[in-house]
Amino acid sequence: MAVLRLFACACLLGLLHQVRGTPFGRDTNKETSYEDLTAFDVILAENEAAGLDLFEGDIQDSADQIRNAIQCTGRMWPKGQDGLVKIPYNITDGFTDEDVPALHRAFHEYAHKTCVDFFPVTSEHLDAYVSLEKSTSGCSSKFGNMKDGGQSLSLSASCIRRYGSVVHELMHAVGFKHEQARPDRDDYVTIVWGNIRDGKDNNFDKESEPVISTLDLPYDYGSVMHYSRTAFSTNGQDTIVPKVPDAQIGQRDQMSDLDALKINTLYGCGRTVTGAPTGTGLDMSANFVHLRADLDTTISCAFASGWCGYTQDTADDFDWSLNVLGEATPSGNTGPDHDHSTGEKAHGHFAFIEASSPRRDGDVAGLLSPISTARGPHCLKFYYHMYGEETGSLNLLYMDARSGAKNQIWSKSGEQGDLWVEARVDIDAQTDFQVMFEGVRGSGYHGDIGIDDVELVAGTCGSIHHCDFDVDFCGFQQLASDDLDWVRNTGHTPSATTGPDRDHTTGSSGHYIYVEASSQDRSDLGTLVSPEIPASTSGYCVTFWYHMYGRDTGFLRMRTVDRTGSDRLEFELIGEQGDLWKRADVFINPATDFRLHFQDYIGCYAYSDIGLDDIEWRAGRCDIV
Ligand SMILES: *[C@@H]1O[C@H](CO)[C@@H](O)[C@H](O)[C@H]1NC(C)=O
Ligand SMILES: [Ca+2]
Ligand SMILES: [Ca+2]
Ligand SMILES: [Zn+2]
Repeated sequence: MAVLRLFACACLLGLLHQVRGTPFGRDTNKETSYEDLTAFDVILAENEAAGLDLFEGDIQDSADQIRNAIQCTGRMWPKGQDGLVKIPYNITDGFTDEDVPALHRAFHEYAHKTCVDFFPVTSEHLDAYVSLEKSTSGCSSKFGNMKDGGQSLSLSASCIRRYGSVVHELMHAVGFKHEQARPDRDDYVTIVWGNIRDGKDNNFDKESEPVISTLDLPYDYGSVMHYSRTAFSTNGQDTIVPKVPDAQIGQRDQMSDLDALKINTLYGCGRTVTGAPTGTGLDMSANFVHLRADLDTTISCAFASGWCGYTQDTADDFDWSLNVLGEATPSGNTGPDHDHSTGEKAHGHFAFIEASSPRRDGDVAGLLSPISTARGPHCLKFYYHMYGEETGSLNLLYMDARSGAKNQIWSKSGEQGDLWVEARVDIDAQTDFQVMFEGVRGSGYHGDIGIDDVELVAGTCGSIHHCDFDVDFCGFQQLASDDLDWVRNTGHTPSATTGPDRDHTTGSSGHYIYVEASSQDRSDLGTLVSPEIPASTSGYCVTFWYHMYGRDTGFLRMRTVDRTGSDRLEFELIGEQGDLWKRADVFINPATDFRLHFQDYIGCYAYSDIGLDDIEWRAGRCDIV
């Protein structure tokens, strides 16, 4: 913290140096002319004249909708291929020929100083854009990306004339609140509560989360986002007094250098995240994200985009099929109705045998894997789905690739319920081999059998630690020092537009875990701690499935905390990832015995349920074969 303060002071001196001799700031006498007003002065005067009662004067959300500024990561704008943050805008009718150049000047300022790229909305971006509207009185903006079509940003003539006000409102839309709401502001300014008008105290609330809302950057008196000294004053006296004597607060001309740095830091451009325990970790550049789109390599196959080199046996009676994307198997009351990998019909495929006519009792379909050159102990895992009262059998055969000799190493017969079930089979190959899935049709058409997520990994099946959360927490515990808990849930979360529909393991009646975000608890972080895991010289591969759906989705982090207290951020993912389950594989290598910490940081709103399921760890790298 001392280091941070020093940095703050150094920066501040630089800033004051810059400021001296420029016209912004406040006169020593209280006679303020329009020319002296800061961006926020003009905005507030406008909004009060218009009788608008907005959150902190000019934000179009109610206080209970906004919990914190920058950390509402679900409200960030997406980055394009070019690494720029893309914010589409529309300049609606009503702006004059003088107004429009001021708007363009502001867009240029953002383009020049930051990685934010404001560009005219096209038909592809109608789901989220800023609708600039000319108002007769009043200036305000939504906070961050509402993902709600054209979100209004309203500007009056006075605000446009005070150019800094345009920059200010745009910065709300980018994702920032006011500078003096920072959690550390009491170190830099004194709020004079007695001078604040009745009922306006809550405009001086500060934020609670220490790390993210400051982005570890110095306090900025010169921010275009700072309130002016007399904001919401009842008597013309100061409501905010800087602790640095004579510091100018508020701004009217442009975004400050620190404003630009804040934007670039929030969006992870121009500053890299270190992964230090305090991680300001809002870098979107995926430093910590190790995602595997699918398992498609040799024997491992999620059937994400086809057969992964699997072929139909030619000596059998019929063929395996892939489901049509977006559809279940053709017959009712039998077979899987969704992909196991993603939990959704609309994403990914599974393989199945169709038991309907012309199939007859005992017909066999063989599905042959590519040839594997893996040697020694391996675990072959897969999920099968055997639902229907006339279900036959599923057999797994091991085949020596050279001699063609086959032997059955696993088998299941009869109905197992309308759910996906995991199977694990040890394989200890000394020669090249293939495996064959053999589906045997039962006594009638209610006998479709599905398979999905075939995976071959090094080591015996017994060396894989897996928690599916279907029965309990498998020894995972809540971290006592935070306030939110992970809970086990089956089916949908209570909020309809966020969270998973069902668990990942079974796709049915099993359980997954999530942090309930709709509670009144204002604490933001829920941490789940694994049992202690012994250090391994070969490190560990940790695999888990996450579901991050909901417009305000916050972040999911995985850290390792070892015996020495060393705390390392190993994985981080921010914001909505789609309404499906996705897989992460993360290689970790702590020096001493350690625990995994899974953290859900809730976004700003209720719509941010993050689901987690099928956490697995095994010694070795994350290779699949
Ligand atoms: C953009 O603004 C124009 C002018 O007001 C309006 O006609 C048009 O419908 C707007 N486009 C969108 C996508 O909002
Ligand atoms: Ca699949
Ligand atoms: Ca589960
Ligand atoms: Zn504002």
